[in-house]
Amino acid sequence: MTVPHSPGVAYIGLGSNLDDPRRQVTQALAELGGMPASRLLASSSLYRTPPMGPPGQPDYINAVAQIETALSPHALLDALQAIERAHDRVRTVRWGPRTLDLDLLLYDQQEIADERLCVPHPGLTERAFVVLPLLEIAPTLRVPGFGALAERGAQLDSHGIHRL
Ligand code: A4P
Ligand code: MG
Repeated sequence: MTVPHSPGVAYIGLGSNLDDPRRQVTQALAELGGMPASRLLASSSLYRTPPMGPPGQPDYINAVAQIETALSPHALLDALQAIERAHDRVRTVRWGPRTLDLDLLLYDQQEIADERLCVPHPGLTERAFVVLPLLEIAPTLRVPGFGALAERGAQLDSHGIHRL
């Protein structure tokens, strides 16, 4: 159920490394704009990135989207998981290959930590495959508990990451 909520701006991280990842991510970007009470404001380029996690898995395609949404953070997570399920044809293991992973990176300047949802997304500022596309669409972004993201892009190891 959708609970009325004043609109907020959220950032979604998209990742895929199975079953035609470019198509998975491109399709998911369109689907984000089709969520209830939501619209796509901006999306980054697609990035080809080396896998973090178990070795031997294919490279990922990553991207980040900026949306405006009247969904609450938890209702937004429900909507993201519904999109993931619609793409999901393979059982996944933690940090293992997946057809589509949608992470709620940021929701306004909110800080949330409960059993279902942790925002900002843990590890966000440590992952070049998130930080680089984020900075592409939001160069002045601030992350609660961290501060300005701008300088982070140059500090992280971006070896092997290609903007497509
Ligand atoms: N959850 C809590 N907070 C959030 C949030 N902010 N956004 C909970 C989304 N979900 C959140 O997620 C597990 C649970 O996290 C959910 O049920 C939700 O209630 P999941 O997507 O089912 O599990 P996962 O993705 O396998 O685990 P995890 O720890 O979320 O993995 P990550 O951090 O998403 O990393 N390498 C490259 N190059 N690019 C990638 O995109 N992604 C991963 C997955 C590994 N290596 C990668 C990439
Ligand atoms: Mg995840």
